Amino acid sequence: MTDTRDNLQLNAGRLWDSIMDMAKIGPGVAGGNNRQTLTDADGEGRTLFQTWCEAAGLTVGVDQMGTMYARRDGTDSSLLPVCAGSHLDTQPTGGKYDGVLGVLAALEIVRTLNDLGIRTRRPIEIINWTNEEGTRFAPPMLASGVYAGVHDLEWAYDREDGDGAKFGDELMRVGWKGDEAVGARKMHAFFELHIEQGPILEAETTDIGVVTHGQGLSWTEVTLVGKESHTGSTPMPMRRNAGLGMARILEEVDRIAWSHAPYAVGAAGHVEVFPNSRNVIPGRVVFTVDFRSPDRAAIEDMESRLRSDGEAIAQDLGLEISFEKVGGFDPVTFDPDCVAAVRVAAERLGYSHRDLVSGAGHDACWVNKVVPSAMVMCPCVDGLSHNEAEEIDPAWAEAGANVLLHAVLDTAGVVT
Ligand code: HGY
Ligand code: MN
Ligand code: MN
Repeated sequence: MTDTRDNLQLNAGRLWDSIMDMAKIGPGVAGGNNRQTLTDADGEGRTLFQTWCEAAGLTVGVDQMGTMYARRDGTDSSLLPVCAGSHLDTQPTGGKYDGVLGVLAALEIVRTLNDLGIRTRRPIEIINWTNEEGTRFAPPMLASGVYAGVHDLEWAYDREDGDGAKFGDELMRVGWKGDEAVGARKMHAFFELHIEQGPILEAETTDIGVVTHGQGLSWTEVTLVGKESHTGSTPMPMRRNAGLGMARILEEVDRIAWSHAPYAVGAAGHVEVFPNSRNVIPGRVVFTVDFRSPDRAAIEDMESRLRSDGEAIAQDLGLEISFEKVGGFDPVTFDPDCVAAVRVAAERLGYSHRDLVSGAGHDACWVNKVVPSAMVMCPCVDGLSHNEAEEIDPAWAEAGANVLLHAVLDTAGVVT
């Protein structure tokens, strides 16, 4: 950690240690994490984060979606805060850095300012957004979506997980339902540091991604209904095989995404087969098609072709089909001034950098609707994420966190 303003750097070793300590909570089975939102493990991770924040002299508030706001006062508390953060919840086969890096790098900023006795004009707030992943309760970025006014609070509370548990009930059960109204905390700007979750920065040996845009996302849940019957004794012409319908539709999803190459992507990560018995032809399948593209027209075309091709396949196989849009947001253009703050920080610190479109969705994508926002990205090994083998070089975390530090300080104003 050095302190010659232009080359101010944070304590990267302490940041790395905190990431490793957080990774001990909700361990996966292969070295990563399974700390899904509103599970006991998530609750444990939140408590550890709150302990660290309070030890750093921050006051922690929680809103009605469970989002945590840890505040460091500025010299002028009449000014809106500069905020930085991300999420602590993970995928079932999550890595140690997705979301966590952004939250704990923001905490390291505060720890470093405390060490150096640096005051800022604006307050600084660190944010842990609830349910960024959307894996247990769809859609993703749920709490930041309520904050941005995209989702209604009661609608969010009614989201159900695969076992029928409701988001609002789980939030109460795990003890993290706060009393602050969602959206009551106004912000001057929001910055999010995140691993790229893609291959570009590592392949180009570039330290920093200056995220100018985020691609749009569309989640459509498809339900196909056929007829359970014996896999052995049911003649082929008599079958109404919902599993076959899903297979043909997923082939189409791949073809549709490729037809919008090179930027569009498409797949299904969530699949439920009923009754999922080895000798029963599936009578019902439910699966979620995830389409993404930086181009809104491409997303709309992919959604429309999913429906028309799906209808034709269902008819051909004697199946019923229904579609439900369960998540989505338009492509995002981040705030130019916040993006410039990130770029200036990278240049000041001498890090290589390039503009980047985020392939994954992030809380900043929703927050940007109501607060000027931008993102900083660092490479990850093989671009791999949502896999327990997710890995980054500590030097990448350090560079990303230092850029976040300078972007936040330039925006908050350093007083001493
Ligand atoms: O789905 C996403 O892009 C994010 O990782 N939740
Ligand atoms: Mn994430
Ligand atoms: Mn993720």
